[in-house]
Amino acid sequence: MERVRNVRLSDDVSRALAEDKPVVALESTVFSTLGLPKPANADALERCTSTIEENGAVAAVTAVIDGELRLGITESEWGDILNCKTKVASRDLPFASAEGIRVGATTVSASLAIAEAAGVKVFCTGGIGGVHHGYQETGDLSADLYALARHRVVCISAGAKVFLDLRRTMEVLESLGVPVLGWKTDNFPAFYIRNSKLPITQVNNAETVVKVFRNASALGLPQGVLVGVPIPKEHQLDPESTWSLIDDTLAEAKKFGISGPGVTPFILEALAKSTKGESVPANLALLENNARAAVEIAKQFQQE
Ligand code: PSU
Ligand code: MN
Repeated sequence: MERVRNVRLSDDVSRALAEDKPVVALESTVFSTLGLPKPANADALERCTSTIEENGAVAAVTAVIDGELRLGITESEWGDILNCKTKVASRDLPFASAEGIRVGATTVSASLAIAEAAGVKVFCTGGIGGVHHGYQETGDLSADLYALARHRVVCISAGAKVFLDLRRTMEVLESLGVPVLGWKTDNFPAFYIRNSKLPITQVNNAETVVKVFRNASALGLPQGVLVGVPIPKEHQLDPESTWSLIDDTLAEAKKFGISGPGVTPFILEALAKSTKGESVPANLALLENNARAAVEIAKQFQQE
């Protein structure tokens, strides 16, 4: 068993890195019940890992298990992730291992830290965290944004969580100096919706993504690159009714005094209910689609 900077690598991941084969890191919060309801969460984990593997890369799920920071888990550990109720962001990693917590589901920020520590350059998720509505009062801004600014990893996502303040999220990424690229699109994708109308720089192939990443590193810039991949057309939710549903649910969350980490599960559940479950297959489809783009980018790193 190999360990790099306190991260335990699975045999698969360790071998792939030694042989310079493509590896795609995945977070685990999205596969826990904090991210998706059962049994869709198991489906999502299965579809993401098999898409990555069928396309010729190694899938490396990040997690904390028995107090160890992990990159790559075995199928026998899937249940731990699927049932996990403990969300671990980057700041929680040192405590999670100091305390030896049984299982922690890692967020984007924790996963970027783990991936970079092990030398994995490509990470894939559904949606990143960002600036919440009402930030002025709550100060709720995801650690994911700072992590993108601190870790040299390409992060592939379908945008940010759709109920965030996407305009402010884009502003913060700009302030932090994180390049945001659109995968065959010129605007930031909005998770269930393809078009947020917020302009970003379009790229049409993996080669450009890798060039941008390498150019930033060559300058000594410390950040990663965020790539936004729109949900496939046939899985997109109706934009108009989804936006208005989000407005209503946000108002409800406020009324119930739900804030902080409780907001995501509350809204995802409300969305699943109001779309009669339609949001869940859409979520799975975008995850799989992101995984496909991530493999292309991971393979491109091997080309040069
Ligand atoms: N987007 C989703 N579902 C999720 C998340 C994002 O559609 O479960 C998770 C990711 O793990 C992300 C985290 O890193 O939420 C951000 O949480 P917060 O807003 O508390 O920083
Ligand atoms: Mn938060």
